[in-house]
Amino acid sequence: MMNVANEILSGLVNHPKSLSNLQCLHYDHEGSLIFEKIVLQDEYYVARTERSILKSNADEIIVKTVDNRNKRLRIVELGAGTASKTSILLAAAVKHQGSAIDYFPIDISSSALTEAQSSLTCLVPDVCVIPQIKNYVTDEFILPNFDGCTLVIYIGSSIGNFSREAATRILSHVHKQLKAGDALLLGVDMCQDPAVLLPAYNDKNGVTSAFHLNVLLHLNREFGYNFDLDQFRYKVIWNKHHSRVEKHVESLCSQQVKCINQSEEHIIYFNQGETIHIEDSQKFTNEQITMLLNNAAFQIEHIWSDEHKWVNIIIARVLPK
Ligand code: AVI
Repeated sequence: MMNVANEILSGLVNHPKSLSNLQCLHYDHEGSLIFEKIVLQDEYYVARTERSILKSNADEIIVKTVDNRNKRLRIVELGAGTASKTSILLAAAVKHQGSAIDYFPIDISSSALTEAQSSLTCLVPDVCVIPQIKNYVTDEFILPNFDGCTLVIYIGSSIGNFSREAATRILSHVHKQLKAGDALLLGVDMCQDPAVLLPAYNDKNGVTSAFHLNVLLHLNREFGYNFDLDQFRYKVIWNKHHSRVEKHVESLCSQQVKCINQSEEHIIYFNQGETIHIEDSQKFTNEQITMLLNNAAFQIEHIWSDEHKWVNIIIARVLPK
């Protein structure tokens, strides 16, 4: 298996250049801080819409998850970040259960998990937070035995940042660690007008641009590259055929970028206008999302949406194995 440094190098020497399968490059400390600002931008409807669906339906989501099975509930969250939206569901779960609830947030960022833990202690004191610092894409999470219903939360449409194969792998991975009757709560951004989509990924304050250019800074800081940010710009494209927003950084001139990795030097050549494909945000149809979940052996039970049908929150159940 290639290590990350080699994957980066091979993504940059390939044509077309692409790092879009390396999501982890976005979420170093600086990237995580910038992302917290993205979700506050007026144009980024995804987080705002999802939060309002959760607020309006939290009680029903919890009731439907437990499904009158009269069972105790525990909650796991993939890519939990600071868990700001999840507190809504945790409060509903504590109320429904009438007692404390275990919450296992999983995230690659230890600082985000520390913040999640301290804010939840104030917001929902009856939650016992058991964090795991892990890359949920590559690592299995470990849960103690539990004679109740486990709900895995995967919201924010993060599934849209992965290729279909990687998304299926992530969901199958989750399925493997659950038992029949457990559930997945998936938040997905649906296919819609590019006039709404494109500004969401190109806000007027330049925060999304900074988020993607930070990937180059991350490569400079951690992987021995010498990208000059004045010579690159952020570019966003709606790829109708693949139903995804593509994020690129474009070279403003013909140039060379050096990488010194374990005392070996590599040169990356850029033509003027050449881009690095840096991230995808897949937008789904109902059929695509049904197929994705079915391929990972989940069955959709209920869907909540907003008035525009921009974002769907889905409960999918693990069928008897
Ligand atoms: C985390 N993920 C769902 C975000 C998205 O909408 O694709 C990441 C993001 N990239 C730029 N803006 C937001």
